[in-house]
Amino acid sequence: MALKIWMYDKLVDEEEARISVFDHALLYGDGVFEGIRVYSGKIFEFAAHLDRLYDSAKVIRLVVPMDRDVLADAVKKTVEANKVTDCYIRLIVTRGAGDLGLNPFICKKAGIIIIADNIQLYPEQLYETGLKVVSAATIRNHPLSLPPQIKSLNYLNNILAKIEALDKGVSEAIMYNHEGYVAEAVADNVFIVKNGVICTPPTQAGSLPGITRTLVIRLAKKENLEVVEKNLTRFDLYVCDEFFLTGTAAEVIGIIDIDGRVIGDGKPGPITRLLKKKFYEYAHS
Ligand code: PXG
Repeated sequence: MALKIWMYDKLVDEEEARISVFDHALLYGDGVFEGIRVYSGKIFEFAAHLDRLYDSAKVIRLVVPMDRDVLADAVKKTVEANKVTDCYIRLIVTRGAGDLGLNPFICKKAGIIIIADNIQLYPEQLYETGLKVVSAATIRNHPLSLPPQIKSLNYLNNILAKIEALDKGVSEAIMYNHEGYVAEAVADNVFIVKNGVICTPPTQAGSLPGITRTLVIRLAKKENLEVVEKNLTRFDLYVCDEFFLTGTAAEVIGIIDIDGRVIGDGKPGPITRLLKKKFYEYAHS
């Protein structure tokens, strides 16, 4: 069945979902987005995603051309129109059509695009066996360049790191910041466990403030597990007991090898498995 896509102010058939070649989203990656899950018909952590979208837009001086309530309603209508109860929503705000110059302020009207579709997940088996990762040579964007807290339409920084991973035969890369501390994976946040303590880099180290990250920290604390936000080095990753990533697409997934160093006993560890279970229960509750 053809998808119904929200374009600007209404739902249209997939074939009619078109944007201008002069939209600065296409010409310059100028815009912001969110990737949101729907579990059992419920839009997951919706308020947090909307907060982050409006924050990202504010920082790049992009006026979202819809009030929050109206936008939330458009997202719900798109999910309903596609008759999906478990899916992935891509909510995009483009700068809009301008000319071939950089000036964003001549773009007449920002565009809203909402897609509700299935998401390609890691095969279920990988959640049992865990993933291998490599350290990327490409560092995460410097905060004085494009702050990594913005979920912008320009993912080239992360794509370069992803290419490094694929070239080395793995699907994920760990990115470091300009000071050599761990920032994040290409589309996920990083956690390790050492001596029973869960550690994750502060978002100031150069990561997106992941909504799954926030939730996993909350779920871990509820289990009386200690969670510490602190700078992590490559050494810390090499010698940790457990290692996992969190994100909307991946949820919670264990890492079993980084740069040829095996983590723990080479299988996702007990805290990783517990948090994955708690996340699943919360998402489907
Ligand atoms: N860091 C980056 C750079 C991301 O893009 C995360 C961390 C995790 O944040 P959330 O809020 O999702 O826990 C992301 C999120 C995809 C896809 O299609 C990627 C993301 C989200 C949804 C889908 O690969 N990235």
